[in-house]
Amino acid sequence: SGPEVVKDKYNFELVNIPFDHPARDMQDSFFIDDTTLLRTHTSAIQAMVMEKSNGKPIKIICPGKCYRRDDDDMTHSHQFAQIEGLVIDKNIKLSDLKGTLELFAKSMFSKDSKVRFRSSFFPFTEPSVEVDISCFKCKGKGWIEILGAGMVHPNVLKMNGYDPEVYSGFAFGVGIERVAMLRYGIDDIRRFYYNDIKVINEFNKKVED
Ligand code: 2U9
Repeated sequence: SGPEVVKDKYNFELVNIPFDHPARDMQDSFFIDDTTLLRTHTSAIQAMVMEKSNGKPIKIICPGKCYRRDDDDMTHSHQFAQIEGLVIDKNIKLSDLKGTLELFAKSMFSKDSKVRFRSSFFPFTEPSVEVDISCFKCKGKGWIEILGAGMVHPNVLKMNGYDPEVYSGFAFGVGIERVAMLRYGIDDIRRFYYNDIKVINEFNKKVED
């Protein structure tokens, strides 16, 4: 756990988000003052944990609310929830990330779930991947994009006190509402925040099933 109001240093600088990145624009994030903002991802907390860990191995899961200055629609909300994971140690490989995410997909969706990596870009990871799971509704015929992940960028390791020649790590980030929408067939992200008692009761019923 950690603060929702954070310094620019943790939200951007220490996770290798460059000065000209659009997320740094006042129009895209909720700034409190020039250097303080509502965290746009839980990466800010992971950076705080890295900084405090004095170069020692880390394994954390970091869930929490995040804020972006988006217009709300069916798939976007100005406040949403993320879970990020971070592992740093000697000999951490892309295959460790894949095995971890395969276990997640099998536990969350179906024991037959498969995981597919597509190459992508995030400032904080290199290489970066977008992760699809095999479609659990259409018997393996399609793929659904579910999360982003990658190997922690050497700059991020270095800036937070880890020697990238000795340590490596993987990280992933997933939108909690997106997972819940897929798993429970919820059509609109805004339903999580309307507090409509009919929807809440319907959701309770599904959890009990
Ligand atoms: C540190 C180092 C690496 C976290 C990561 C993603 C990829 C990602 C999105 C998923 C859906 C955000 O909620 S979302 O829109 N996230 O794709 N996040 S790797 O990487 C980190 C974080 C912190 C110190």
